[in-house]
Amino acid sequence: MPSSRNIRVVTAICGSLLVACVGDSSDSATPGGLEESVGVVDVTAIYDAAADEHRFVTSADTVAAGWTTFRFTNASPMLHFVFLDHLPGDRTSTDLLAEVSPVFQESMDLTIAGRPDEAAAVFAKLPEWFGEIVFRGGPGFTSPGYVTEAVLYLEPGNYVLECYVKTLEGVFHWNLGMHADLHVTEDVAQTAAPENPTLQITLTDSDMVVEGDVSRGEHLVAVHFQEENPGLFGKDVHVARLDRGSDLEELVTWMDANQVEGLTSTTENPAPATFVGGVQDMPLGNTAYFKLTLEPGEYVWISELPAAAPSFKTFTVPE
Ligand SMILES: [Cu+2]
Repeated sequence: MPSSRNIRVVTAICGSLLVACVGDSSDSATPGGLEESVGVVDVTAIYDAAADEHRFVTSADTVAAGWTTFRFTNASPMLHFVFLDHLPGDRTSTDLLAEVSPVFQESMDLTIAGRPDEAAAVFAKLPEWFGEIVFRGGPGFTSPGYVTEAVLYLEPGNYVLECYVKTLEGVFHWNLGMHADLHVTEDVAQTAAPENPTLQITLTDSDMVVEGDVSRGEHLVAVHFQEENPGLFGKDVHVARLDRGSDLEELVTWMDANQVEGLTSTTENPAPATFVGGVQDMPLGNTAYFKLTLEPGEYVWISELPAAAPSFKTFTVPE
């Protein structure tokens, strides 16, 4: 639950590392109970080392439909993201964790055990309603100490916020507590779509097209989801710095969630690069936005995809 201790942790991380802390961290994890929100949901990632538990602390468990800003503070020493599952009917995280999540964990356990055929076969255990889950975006990969923001249009319904980064042992973070329910009401918030994006990214079956000037400073990035034939997970966009000893080839392999080493994170090595913003995949025809602060240096726009078919574009931010 939110506490003043969490706020101090966030403030300490933002202050000590001089990272791109968006907004006022002191109000990003308001103490008190959950409440209904319009337009903004704060999510804070925390790690309870004593219990070895990862958690999302959210400012609201109910929000009006419409354009919603997810402000994600990573106050944990490991990398995280927020992935939104729109569940069919009145299902909640209880159903997801009982019927869907264990199948993915069993498959990963078999992959790690070197039994790929069995790993693939266990997906037959998924309930029929798994196919009705709609992936609805969310803040992208966020390195420790960073605050990222994604703006999404939410339809009414029940959502689960989850993180499927893994431990070195292959345990998904949702299996260690990192999930939260969000109910989106029929009331439509009178919040407008973000205006005047400085960068536009269009994701298609064959390409990732980036338009605009990657100048230093603050940007609003519009991401247009135009893949006609996405895989299980469609293309998304994450922004990583490459000029801090990162190796692009290693990063591409790490972005493959199906690999044993894929999306693993530890305190000593949170990720092969510093992730500063992005947005998770959404269905064809959607547009999402994310805020991004660019400093002079080397970066990459990169999707979370199988390493055999990666999608990325490197770029340089000039002085
Ligand atoms: Cu996580």
